[in-house]
Amino acid sequence: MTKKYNVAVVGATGAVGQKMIETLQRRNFPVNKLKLLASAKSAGKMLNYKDELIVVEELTEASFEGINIALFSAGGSISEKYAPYAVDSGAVVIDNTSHFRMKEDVPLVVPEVNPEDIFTHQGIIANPNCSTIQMVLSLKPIADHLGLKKVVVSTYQAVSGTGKKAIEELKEQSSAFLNKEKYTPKVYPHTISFNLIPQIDVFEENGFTKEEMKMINETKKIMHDAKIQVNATCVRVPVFVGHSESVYVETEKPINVEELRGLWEKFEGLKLIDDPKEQLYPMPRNSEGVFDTMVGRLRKDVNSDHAASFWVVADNLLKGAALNAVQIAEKLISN
Ligand code: 25A
Ligand code: L14
Repeated sequence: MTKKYNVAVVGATGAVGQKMIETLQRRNFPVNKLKLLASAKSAGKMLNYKDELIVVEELTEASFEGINIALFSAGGSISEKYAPYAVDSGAVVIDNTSHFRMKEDVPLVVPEVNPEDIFTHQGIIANPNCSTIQMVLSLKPIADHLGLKKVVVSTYQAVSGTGKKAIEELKEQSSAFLNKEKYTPKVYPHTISFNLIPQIDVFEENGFTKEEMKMINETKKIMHDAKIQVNATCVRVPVFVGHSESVYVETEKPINVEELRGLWEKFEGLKLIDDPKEQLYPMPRNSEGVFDTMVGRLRKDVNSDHAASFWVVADNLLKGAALNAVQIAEKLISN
């Protein structure tokens, strides 16, 4: 008999919350009772889990009685306020927001990269930023075998990362544009349809955006290497699902591309799609619903044996959020 757990999903009606429910089901997580929590606005709504319909309840301080594992994805301020109640009730919180990620006593985990950190938790485990997760998967074998000195990344991020409202905005704006109607942006500072916005999250003092600084700081924390030099440019693109990244790395040892392809092929959670002759490479349209992070377009720098460029794509709602959180829960209960 496998032990079963009472699981709560906070933000269950959101873009990520829905994927958390779906992922628990797809991976057959040993759920005893599933509690779905959201704002008062969504209370009473029915959501599907396996063959059941579950009523969404309003999130309150008392929501976590009897809960073993609480998956949070309702924004940083909700996590800040309610995660402590969940911990006090004896639950382990796996938090998808940026709120706790850089706190020293909170492990920040990608299970294929730093699973051991899970077991140092004090009640809260943080799920990294979506763009960081897929990038560190591709970087881990490089760091282990070639020594990773420097990373320069540009992202092409889907609107679903911002949630349901942004998915609606891209749909409505696209049809408004084609119908020559006026549409005032509500979610993003500028029009996203048929456009690119080189800003994700707010700007910081140093000219980088908060999203870019998350990639820089979280990468160092997850990989336990404060010396890796990371530089990021994060761009929003008119894609619904799937973040893409152009990554340039500098290594200690010379790079052999065939050897690196082999390392990626063996690495859990990565799928190599790299066949220029057949015009095969990862694309966001092929990432939706897929658990693996896809890598391709690997080529050595024309100027250096110690540098290479490549391309990484993943479903931002799955490996970038819901799947990674459920995988953390799986590791947690395996012990
Ligand atoms: O602080 P951060 O870390 O920067 O995170 C900010 C936001 O980013 C998303 C997530 O949005 C989060 O709110 N997010 C965070 N991490 C992410 C990651 N790694 C990430 N996205 C991708 N990758 P979200 O849309 O996915 O989820 C929002 C959920 O939060 C619930 N919520 C909000 N306030 C709450 C709360 N829950 C409890 N208490 C509160 N006070 C929110 O639930 C949602 O589940 P809701 O009930 O308030 O609203 C969802 C309802 O609204 C409907 N709806 C939304 N948009 C539309 C709509 N209906 C029609 N048209 C629309 N355009 C939904 O159907 C639902 O009923
Ligand atoms: O820090 O708008 O987890 O795409 C994830 C997605 C913040 C914003 C996070 C987006 C975020 C974000």
